[in-house]
Amino acid sequence: MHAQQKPVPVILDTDIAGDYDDVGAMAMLHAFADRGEANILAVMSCNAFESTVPSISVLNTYFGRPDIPVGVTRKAAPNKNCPQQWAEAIIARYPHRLKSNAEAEEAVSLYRRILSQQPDHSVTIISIGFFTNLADLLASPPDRHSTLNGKDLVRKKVKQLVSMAASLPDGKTTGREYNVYVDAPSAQQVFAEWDTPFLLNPFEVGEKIHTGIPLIHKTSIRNSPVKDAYAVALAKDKNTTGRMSWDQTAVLAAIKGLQPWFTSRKLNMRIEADGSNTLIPGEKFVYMELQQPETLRQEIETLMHHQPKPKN
Ligand SMILES: [Ca+2]
Repeated sequence: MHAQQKPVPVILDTDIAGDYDDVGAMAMLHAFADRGEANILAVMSCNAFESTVPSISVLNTYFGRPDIPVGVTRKAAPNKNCPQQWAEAIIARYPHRLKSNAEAEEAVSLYRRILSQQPDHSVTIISIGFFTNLADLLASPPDRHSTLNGKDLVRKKVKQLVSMAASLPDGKTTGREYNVYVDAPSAQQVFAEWDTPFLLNPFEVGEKIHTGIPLIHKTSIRNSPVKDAYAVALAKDKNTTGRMSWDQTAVLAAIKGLQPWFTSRKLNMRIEADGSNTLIPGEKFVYMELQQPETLRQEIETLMHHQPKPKN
């Protein structure tokens, strides 16, 4: 494989175990890391389900990176269990270094440590969950890792935030999307105060890209927690067409850029108290739009089939 670019230094912020497109997104990120196109600095969970950190650890271990730092919010989970129980299935079957959320670091402290050690304006943050950790990071005071407050640390170290969030269905000027409304106060703060380039991958992009069916029928892939998670969850959902790919489209855009799969436009948004998003004047955000759904679906499916590099 020939890397055509320097690896993108990435922190992934996920609500994994709530849904399973996050599993596909993590598989893609490890595929990019194996191709020399991404450097995974840390994985954060904005979700406090007891299965989140062990699930992250299963995937990092499977892909040969068991020691990637993992952070988790210490706030209470909105509910407790993985709806399709794929997380419990892969935790029971596959090795993982972190056995519980308590064994992971507190997310904001880990963000501050990692960011403070990186070159200025270098880190891409990919947010594929809600904004709990990122709002807490913005609000954080100076600490032993950095003399900067959270806002200044983000402004200094982050190159771009790529976020699966928001929705403007059918050309409307308002929408309401899960990653925003689950923790609306945090989303309000991040949309208003985040001060780096900010790419929004909205609901209506990933909604149209269905993946996972070819993966679960690929007989040459065995003993894969990615395949198992999709097999368990798609069966539980009685889904025969594939899961929507909200989180994978964010990872692809963050590492490879928008072309040829997406177009974009600039816009500005306010988050309301109920978690809905409203267009307002301005050009703060780059808002992704779908350009080539079929080539995009194939690209994501191929990356989700990626298996760990053989050990030397
Ligand atoms: Ca997610």
